[in-house]
Amino acid sequence: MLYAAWAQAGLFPASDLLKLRTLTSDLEGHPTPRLPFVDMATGSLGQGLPVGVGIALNAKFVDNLEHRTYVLMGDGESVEGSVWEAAEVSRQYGLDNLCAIVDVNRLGQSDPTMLQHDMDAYRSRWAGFGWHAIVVDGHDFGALLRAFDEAVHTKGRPTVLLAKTYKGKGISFIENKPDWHGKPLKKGMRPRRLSTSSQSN
Ligand SMILES: Cc1ncc(C[n+]2csc(CCOP(=O)(O)OP(=O)(O)O)c2C)c(N)n1
Repeated sequence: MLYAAWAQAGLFPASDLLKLRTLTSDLEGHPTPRLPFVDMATGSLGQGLPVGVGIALNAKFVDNLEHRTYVLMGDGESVEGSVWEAAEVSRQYGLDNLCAIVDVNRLGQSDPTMLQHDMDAYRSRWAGFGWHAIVVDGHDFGALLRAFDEAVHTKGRPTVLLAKTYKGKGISFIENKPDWHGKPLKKGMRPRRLSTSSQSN
């Protein structure tokens, strides 16, 4: 999805997308600074939030920049200890210019996550670390936009959007199923689209 968005933004030809994860392609499974528009490699889970904290600290206390920093994480990823060290530092420095999003899709690489869709547990953990925690339906764009707006207006502490989602949403034989992590569809597979409201709450 990220590579497709970059292609759409004109950073490389869309035809390169078909070479994803092949030996001679720069489009590796995890984006790296081998691509000139990628500053940090965050494919090792748990690196994104610490990097985002550095960017937000610099903006707030060093270079006095107005921009906001957004960090998208997986729910499996959010188990990494580095995430919680970064969460604690964010609270300590009142990083209200930092907004994290956790894609709580219940599944990791090959197994369900420990908390699965226990959104109350996610909320209390992040709130316990001093963050403004908002639980939101991650498939509802209107709700997401309202939550991002709430984050902008939350002062003195960072905000996290805990987005409840279904992995592979909308594709009949993939939605909410393990075993599809990072796997391409085989030629000739014809996914049937599920109705959009099938599992969205
Ligand atoms: C430190 C580290 N350990 C293991 C992996 C291998 N790995 C890649 S993705 C993944 C599961 C990630 O699950 P989640 O964060 O929930 O992401 P999503 O379900 O959205 O793919 C794992 C274990 C990794 N990239 N980095």
